[in-house]
Amino acid sequence: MTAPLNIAPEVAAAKAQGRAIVALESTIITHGMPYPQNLETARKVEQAVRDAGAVPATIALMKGEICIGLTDERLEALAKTQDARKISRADIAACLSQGWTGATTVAATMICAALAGIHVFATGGIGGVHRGAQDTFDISADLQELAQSPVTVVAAGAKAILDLPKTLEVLETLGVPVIGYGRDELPAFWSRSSGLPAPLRMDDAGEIAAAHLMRARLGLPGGQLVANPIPVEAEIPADEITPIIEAALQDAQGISAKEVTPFLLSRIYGLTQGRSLEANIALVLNNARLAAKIAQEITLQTA
Ligand code: PSU
Repeated sequence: MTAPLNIAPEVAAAKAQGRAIVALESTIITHGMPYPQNLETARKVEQAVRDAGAVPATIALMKGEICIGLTDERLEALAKTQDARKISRADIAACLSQGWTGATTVAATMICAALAGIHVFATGGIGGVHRGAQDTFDISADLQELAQSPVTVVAAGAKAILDLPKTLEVLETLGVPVIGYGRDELPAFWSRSSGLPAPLRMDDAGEIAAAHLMRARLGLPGGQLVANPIPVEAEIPADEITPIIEAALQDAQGISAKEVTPFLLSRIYGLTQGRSLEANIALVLNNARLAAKIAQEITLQTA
């Protein structure tokens, strides 16, 4: 028996024609942004992938199936669902066997993309090591997944609510290539600067595609993290966002596990009067465009 994949017609056609496909996640829709901006953004991100010459495949779990690509009706239904579960590696099988509606995190989207033979995935920011992890042990399953599933993930770094130096350390321990795109410094989600050097730097999509394919030839498991800085005009500089993150973290006392990231994102949205959401939307679109280029390069280099 194989995985219960439900491949949307547009994605199936792209596969048959050997066209580039970019996977997109759904937790950002259900738990990362408020309605209706979540739906508008999901549609815009899909369009950005199409405009850049690839085919989008938004991934979610519905009625016991892994949907690889959502119809607009399904996208809208998901964006309005209040009780979608946030699904990662630990609960993906239970979600499918129980028939729950599940939004896929970076980790779960990577698993599904790999099952569907999709090499590249665009998101906003990955999860990582939470601040205070020395007491809570709260480390996102996204990191471990990057070490296991062969998908190149394009993100604006890890979310700045996290402990970025520790996140970088764990990625290094897990053997995950972290590639700064066009810069020597890692971005920090809403800001272009983190103060941390990028372990690797690449300046064009073709190089990133070649490194992805080389990992496969070497038989190395896992993917790559491409850290793509938010566009200059959309960034919230680090000195402006830092005190806001600190305030949100103070308010998050008592919140734990899967609730932490959605709570902090929505608190920061409130504290910035919506500016953090505008930045988040801009960086996701930017990541979608780069992911489309990398996916096309992979297609070209394997033709
Ligand atoms: N990128 C965003 N917003 C989000 C996410 C990514 O711009 O909400 C989601 C992703 O699904 C990621 C999750 O996997 O946040 C991280 O959650 P946690 O820290 O609980 O692992």
